[in-house]
Amino acid sequence: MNAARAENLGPPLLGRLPPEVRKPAYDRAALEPGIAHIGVGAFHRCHQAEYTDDLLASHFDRWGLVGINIRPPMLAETLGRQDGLYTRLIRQNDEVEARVIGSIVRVVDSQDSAEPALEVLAWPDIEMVTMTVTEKGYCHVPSSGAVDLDHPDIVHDLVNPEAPRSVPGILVKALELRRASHGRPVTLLSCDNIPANGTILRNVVRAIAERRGNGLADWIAANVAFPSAMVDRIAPATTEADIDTVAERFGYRDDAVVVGERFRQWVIENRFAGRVPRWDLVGATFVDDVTPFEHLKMRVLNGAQTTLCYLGVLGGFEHTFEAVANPLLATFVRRMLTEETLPTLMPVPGISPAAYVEQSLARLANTAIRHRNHQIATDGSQKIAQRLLNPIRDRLAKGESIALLSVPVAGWMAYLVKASARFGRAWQVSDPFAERIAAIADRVGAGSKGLADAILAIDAIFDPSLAANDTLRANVIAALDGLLSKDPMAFVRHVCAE
Ligand code: CS2
Repeated sequence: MNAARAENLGPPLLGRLPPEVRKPAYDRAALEPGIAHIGVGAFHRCHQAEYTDDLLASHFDRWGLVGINIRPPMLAETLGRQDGLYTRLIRQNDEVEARVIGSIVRVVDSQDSAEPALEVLAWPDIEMVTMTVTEKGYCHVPSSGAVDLDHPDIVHDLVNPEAPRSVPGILVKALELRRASHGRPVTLLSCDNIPANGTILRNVVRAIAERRGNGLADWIAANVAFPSAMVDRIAPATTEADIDTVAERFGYRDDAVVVGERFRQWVIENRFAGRVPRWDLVGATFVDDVTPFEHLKMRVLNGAQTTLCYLGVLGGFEHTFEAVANPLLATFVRRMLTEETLPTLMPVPGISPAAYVEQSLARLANTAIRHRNHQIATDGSQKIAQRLLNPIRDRLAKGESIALLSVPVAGWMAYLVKASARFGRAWQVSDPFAERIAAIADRVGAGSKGLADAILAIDAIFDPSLAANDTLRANVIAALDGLLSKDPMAFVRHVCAE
């Protein structure tokens, strides 16, 4: 079936879906908005919205989700036209499993003005606000976690608190409205891959609220919870090919389809305000401390993805599964994780770290998940601290080798440097520090030492005490030299042979 001619997914089609497509097993008309989610991308639709759908199917409890986008894309034309319904495909090598998710009851586009988002966030019945706004959405300084007061959106929001643009600015305004109109408590639950994400969120919100000087910060301290959470499922950006797959296999058109792997995990700090959807009844885990889970996931799974994406692009591989199928890259990543990353982890209840490494590499080898290396490489400046630099710091503190972990750090540098005019704009990149690093590449003379030193001097990315470490500098310079040479894979082979 041609996707362009097929009938669109929506409530009228639910009764006529092929039997192998699982449908919402509850009365959608009886749902009531109780959760708001900011950032309705592929990951949210593959993760939190699915857990909520599971909860509705097994315990109901009326939790409807309101999906809000404050950045592109618009939701009205895709999810909105389908009444919030969409297909979640699980793809695991040759297996395909389809399910229509029904937990999103309403979508709100708030890209042009914060007003529609603020209205929803201030509703008294919304007592859970989840968000996937990407690492840079928190407007914090990656190396310190503090709010970035020079961030253009934060500068704007401090002067225009009634018309905020940043995520923290919008949340603070929404909390101000809640305090003034009904005072109901609320949980703000970050679902992004930043370390101690609840603490970072609380800090940026508090920093802005304190500047209001009207007692708002105290009200927030008493009525708002900011649990940290670890979230996991690989769910790349949807492509036209995914839309065609639904049409060909199941006979309908779905403009909001998402594709993910079978594995999923959600570990949430047990610290809430107001009512809480019991996601722990459907596979999520509520714990006192998320830190060990978060380190494991970000350093192993995400660390492997980040390593494979930079070395993969440099080596000419388009997707993660192709990079990890290369024996040399697989050997390098396995050795890096086993020899250098694992010893930095805390014990994680119920999980064997060595088995977790193998499971992660197997997940990345899933040939049906076409995760582009350039997608993972996006915003690397916001990702390398939690994935690479924190384990490096832990090892340096104990005098341990960082020869392997330094390679992807240099890989990230090489990736950005090669996008500069000086290196012939090898590819297009997307990173808040891309221009600054391209300018360094254009300015600094030939030689990896000058380049590495100038990039290590960006203190928003590299904590100055780490950047000044001689071992780190020597390792990164050597690796950058090797990765910028004609044959980056020969350098990886050389490292593996040592
Ligand atoms: C990826 C993540 O793009 C990226 O940064 O590393 O989106 C990753 O796929 C998820 O964290 C998996 O849970």
